[in-house]
Amino acid sequence: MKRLRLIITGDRGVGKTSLATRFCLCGFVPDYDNFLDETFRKLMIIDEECVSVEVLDGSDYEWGRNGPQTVRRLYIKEASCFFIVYSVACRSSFENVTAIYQEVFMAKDPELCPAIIVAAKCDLADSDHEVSTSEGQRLAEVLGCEFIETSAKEDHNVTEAFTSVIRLTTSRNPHWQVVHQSSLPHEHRCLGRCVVI
Ligand SMILES: Nc1nc2c(ncn2[C@@H]2O[C@H](COP(=O)(O)OP(=O)(O)O)[C@@H](O)[C@H]2O)c(=O)[nH]1
Ligand SMILES: [Mg+2]
Repeated sequence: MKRLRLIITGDRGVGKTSLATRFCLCGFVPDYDNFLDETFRKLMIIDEECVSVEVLDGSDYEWGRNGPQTVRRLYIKEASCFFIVYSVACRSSFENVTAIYQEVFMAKDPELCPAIIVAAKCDLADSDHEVSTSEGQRLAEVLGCEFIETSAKEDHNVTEAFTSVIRLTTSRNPHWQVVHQSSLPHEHRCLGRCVVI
């Protein structure tokens, strides 16, 4: 079985946890208490193959920004693929996408470990949008990533986003045998407790 680990990055409040819970738990929890890191697992059948996906939803790592980077680096090292999420209703989260991309791909080869740009909360009224679809598409083109607009609330394009990044990952690693055994401490991976590194 193919196993891979997807890390969901993006600013706080953009909808990372909601994407993970929509995909892995098949629901939308408007006020999910995501103070801690969560790791979700889901088995999928993609192109007649069984894939085990570990979805890591880091609580509040200030991706792409200054601040303690030790845990972020560890997560990046362990990842098979990434979502870089921004909210269509939050310009600053869009403006941080490039910095997140640079942080991630300082340590990773995008050919082997792809990222896709995920525009979240596209159900919101046009009057709430601070980022247009074409701006998202253009940025994704510049970064050489795929782009998808989603709504975890309305279950729009969520499975498609996950399926897409998983397909990209497995297709770029044709001899996939990974069992990326995590070097993250068990407590950290599963329970989100503090870890002294
Ligand atoms: N309208 C709308 N709100 C959303 C959507 N996804 C998340 N939210 C809301 O945005 C807020 C932050 O979501 P959350 O998933 O916790 O963001 P995170 O901090 O990136 O994990 C919460 O109040 C969610 O209910 C969405 O697709 N549409
Ligand atoms: Mg969260």
